[in-house]
Amino acid sequence: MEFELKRRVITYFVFATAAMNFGLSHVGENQVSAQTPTVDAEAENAVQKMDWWREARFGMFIHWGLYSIPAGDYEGKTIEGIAEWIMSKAGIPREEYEKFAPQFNPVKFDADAWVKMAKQAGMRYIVITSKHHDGFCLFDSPGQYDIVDATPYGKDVLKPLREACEAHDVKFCTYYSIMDWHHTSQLPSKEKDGKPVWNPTRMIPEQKEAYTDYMKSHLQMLIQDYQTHVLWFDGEWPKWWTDDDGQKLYKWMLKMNPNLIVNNRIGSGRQGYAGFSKEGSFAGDFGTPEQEIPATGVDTDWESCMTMNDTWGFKTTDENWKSTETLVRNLIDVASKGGNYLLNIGPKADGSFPEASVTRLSEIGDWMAVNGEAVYGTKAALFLPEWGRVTRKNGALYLHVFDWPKSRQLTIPALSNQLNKTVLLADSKTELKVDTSGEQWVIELPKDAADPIATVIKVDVEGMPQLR
Ligand code: FHN
Repeated sequence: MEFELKRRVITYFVFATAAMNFGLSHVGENQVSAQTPTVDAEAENAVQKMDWWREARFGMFIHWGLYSIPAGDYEGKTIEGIAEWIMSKAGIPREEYEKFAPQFNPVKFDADAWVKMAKQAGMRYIVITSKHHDGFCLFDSPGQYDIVDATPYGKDVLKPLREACEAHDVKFCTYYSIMDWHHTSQLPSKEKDGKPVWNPTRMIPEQKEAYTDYMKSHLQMLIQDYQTHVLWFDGEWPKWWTDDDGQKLYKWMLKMNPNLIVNNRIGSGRQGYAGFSKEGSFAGDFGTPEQEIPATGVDTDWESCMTMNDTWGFKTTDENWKSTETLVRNLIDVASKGGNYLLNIGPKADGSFPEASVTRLSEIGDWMAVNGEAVYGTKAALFLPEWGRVTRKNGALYLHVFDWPKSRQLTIPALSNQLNKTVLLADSKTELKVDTSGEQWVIELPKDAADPIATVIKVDVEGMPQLR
């Protein structure tokens, strides 16, 4: 997804007038709610539990499982699209797909190395596919269709990953698919050319309760034994799963851990890849745009998830890697609009990260090491400049300059705040001159940008930056 600059300097920020407009069930920070704010502890907690998540702004998504073995190829053919869908795209019957389990032996899996790569890249949390649509569990589930009982590897991978996350102060989080192509409660929606069509699955009505209990046995483990901080639901679109089911599941989980954060794919509020929920009160704590970034700022909680190439699960033939410049500018764009960026890694079947991913993580980390404060804990900006993006937090406005002006002058709307000093994050000792006498503030710049990806200027002010 190429970063696109829109040429206008206007106040583009769209304040959500109420959480309901985005279908989120709690009032987000700085939210102007149409409801009289309730003061009970539950509402208070619903806001506070998001604090670490809003501060984090940047996480790693990991799609890993049996689909990493075929890696997009089946019976000599490469499937179209995303590799973790191979069971569906190639119309593989259950008993055939199960044959991948005895081949899964990720001898190169190193939880500590994975977490260190995420941490070094500046990522503050990891969301891993505990169970994707294929139904295979990467944790020691009560059943047999999991990495411990069905593979030669024979060990849990989520436990060491959670321990490594704790050791490196990275939040451990889990993805979980409601749709399950392996569970006997669900059938292919139809047959096509003699092959099963797995999406969406067809629920055997009298088995829905049993499947819900099956899911709950997994979720209880993920919450109580693995202490996941976020449950990232997906696969909620089959019609047999209702928003009422999602609301009930949300309440059931929060009883176990009131600080658990849950995305808006637990119910049926989400509106496609745009990711925000329909009007009304739908379950979930944050919106989930997928492979896209909203055009404007959004003052409620949301997270854009994206791939580094075009697939979530590892695909041998997918070499369409986004540049590090694009990935960093996507992160900046998301933060400038008040969101989190969840960037995906698709490990190989042997447990190693693709080299192209490792390189990009390292390069993103180099940029974050200098400029991370301009992303972490920031809020949606107040204007959209033609030369880059803007983020803000109490005491600072951060100007992320992509196109360095030849005039060596940068113009921003005047702020109502008292100006303290203005520096480059890459050279905080050199103060930049700012002319604040007019309707706009004009910053005198050095001749060259400090970083071709984005040079960040910190405008240090008193209080939360506001336009005059
Ligand atoms: O079908 C899944 C897909 O495999 C992948 O997990 C993405 C990531 O958010 N979610 C669904 C597609 O919207």
